Amino acid sequence: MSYTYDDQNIFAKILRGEIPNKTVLETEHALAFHDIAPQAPIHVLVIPKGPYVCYDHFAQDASDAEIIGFTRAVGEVCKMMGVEENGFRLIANAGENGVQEVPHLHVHILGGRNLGRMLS
Ligand code: D5M
Repeated sequence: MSYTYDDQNIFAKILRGEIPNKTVLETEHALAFHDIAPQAPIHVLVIPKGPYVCYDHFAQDASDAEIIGFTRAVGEVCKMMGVEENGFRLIANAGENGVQEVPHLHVHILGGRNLGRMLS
C-alpha cells in the first residue's frame, strides 16, 4: 500500500519545533513526549522522526536503523517512566477503524494504574 504523508499534521509541527511539547526523550530516530490529554497516570507518546503515517507505513518503508532506533526508544521510555515493574500497555491506532486522530505514527505508552481488559 502507498501512503501520503500530510506534513501539516500536529506531530510534524512538534518535530519541526513549531508547537511546544513536554519532551521525555529525544534520540536520532524518535521523540517521546507527554500526551496532552492523559488517559492514565503515565501516558507518553513515542513518534519516529521520519514521515510515516502509521505502523504499517513505517514497517514497510522505514530503514532498519529507524525501526531499531524507534523500538529501542519505546523501551527506553518504559524504563524511564518506571512502568515495566507493574505493567503497561502499548497502543498504535491506525486509520479510520483504528480511530487514529493524528496521521503520524505514534505509540501510546500507558501505565501507572490497572488498565483493565481491552479485548474480551
Ligand atoms: O491519538 C492522538 C493523541 O495525540 C491523543 O491522545 C491526544 C494527543 N495529542 C494531540 N495533540 C497533542 C499535542 N499537541 N501534544 C501532545 N499530545 C497531543 P490517536 O491515537 O491519533 O487517536
